[in-house]
Amino acid sequence: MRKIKIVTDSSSDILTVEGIDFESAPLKIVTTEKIYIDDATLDVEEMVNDLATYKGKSSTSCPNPDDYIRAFGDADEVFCTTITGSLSGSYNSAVLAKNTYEAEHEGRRVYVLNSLSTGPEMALIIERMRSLILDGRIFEEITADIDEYCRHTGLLFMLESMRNLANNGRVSPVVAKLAGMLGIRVIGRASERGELEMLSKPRGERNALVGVIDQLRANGYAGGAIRIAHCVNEPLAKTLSDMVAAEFGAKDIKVYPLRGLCSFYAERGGLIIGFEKA
Ligand code: X90
Repeated sequence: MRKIKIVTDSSSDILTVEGIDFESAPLKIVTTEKIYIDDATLDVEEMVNDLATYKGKSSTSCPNPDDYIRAFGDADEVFCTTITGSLSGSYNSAVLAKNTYEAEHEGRRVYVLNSLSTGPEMALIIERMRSLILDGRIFEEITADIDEYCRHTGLLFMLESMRNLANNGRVSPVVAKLAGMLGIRVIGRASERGELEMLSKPRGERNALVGVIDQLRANGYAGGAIRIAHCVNEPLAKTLSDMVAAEFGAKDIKVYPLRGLCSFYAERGGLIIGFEKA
């Protein structure tokens, strides 16, 4: 029997994959006081609370190639997806790890997908990998399917602050300036190049939720699978979930908390939404 494994980084917010050997390489959130390792033991709410009152510098760091090699373990076939390579070195690390792993173990194969996205869009990709593996599909079928599938998924976000994104140079200077304004809410998406793209600045929570529904439609959502992840704001995520069900007749909706890396950048109250396009 060939040993198969799904590997990702912790920006996917996924801790386990039912029925599949799975590993998530943690990113780290670093302040002058503490290093938060984004693994299953991290208390995300505590971290978000700490950060809300923390005034100093903070940053993040991605897994290195050795972390990925450890995560690959002794699998014959690895299906791996990472956070967008345009904003993080995680994809690069995974590719370097793949090259070493394949060179050192003849016959073993690693597929690495740059998700050009994060969180809930990666979650959909991982769910798809899982079902293809459980269907008994061969390596080439799975990679071809995933290459195609990820062209028909998207990511939207609704944030109440972009302070950490701006402070860490993850948004353009123009956007960072906008983020400097207090109390601004933004709706945006993962662009085709895997960067943050601003779409609107709604006023008030209700307008923001309606804005997300409008953007889902404008970005090709028509009632398929959708994943809504929140940073310590389950009520808001559930309200959006109800609106998506009513508006699109969606049946396959999941609501869950973001883990550490996405929580650091999305900040309290932020929502990130991964969806299938029609
Ligand atoms: O390598 C590292 O240190 C990680 C850097 C990650 C930077 C961006 C994370 C964004 C997370 C914000 C909303 C969704 C944006 C999607 C853009 C493709 C969450």
